[in-house]
Amino acid sequence: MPVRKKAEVTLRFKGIEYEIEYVDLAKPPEWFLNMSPLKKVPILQVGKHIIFESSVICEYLEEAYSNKLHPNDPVLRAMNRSWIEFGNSCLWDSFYITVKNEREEFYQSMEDLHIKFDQIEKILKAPFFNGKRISLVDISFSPMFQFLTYINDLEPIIFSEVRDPKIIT
Ligand SMILES: N[C@@H](CCC(=O)N[C@@H](CS)C(=O)NCC(=O)O)C(=O)O
Repeated sequence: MPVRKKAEVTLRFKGIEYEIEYVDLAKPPEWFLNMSPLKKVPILQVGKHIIFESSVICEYLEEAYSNKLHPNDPVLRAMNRSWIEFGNSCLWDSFYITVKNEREEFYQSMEDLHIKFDQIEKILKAPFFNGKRISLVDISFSPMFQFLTYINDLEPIIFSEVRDPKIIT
């Protein structure tokens, strides 16, 4: 099962029609290199405009389309955006644990990530970040949790019902 990127999850949630073109990043085609300023995926083409950086793409989709995913309250909305940034840093941490050569390093990195999970656990209202309704912050975390679920199947130390009861739900 592929890990769905947050921009794609947002497109699907909002019921927006889209076409997706996958790029081999080991051998990126010329058209992609010309379109993507940072030479990274994802990018979103809207008419003749290119939007890049997945968080920015999601914010654009949120502003331009219905099925709102951010809370109405400006303070809550800003706080959600802060946690989206936090989620981005967790995503990188979760990637780095998979490239550790030594078992000890893997466990240490996992513990560092768990300390961040403890912070999420404290703020999370469950079942979703803001309570009953799914929001953009949940979608932002989804690629990381999809990815970590695969790792947890190999090494079941990532999710703990005792330590992270709300995250588990
Ligand atoms: N902050 C960027 C990160 C995007 C990113 O790192 N994409 C990776 C794939 S997951 C990539 O395109 N890497 C190609 C490269 O760095 O050359 C975003 O969220 O859009």
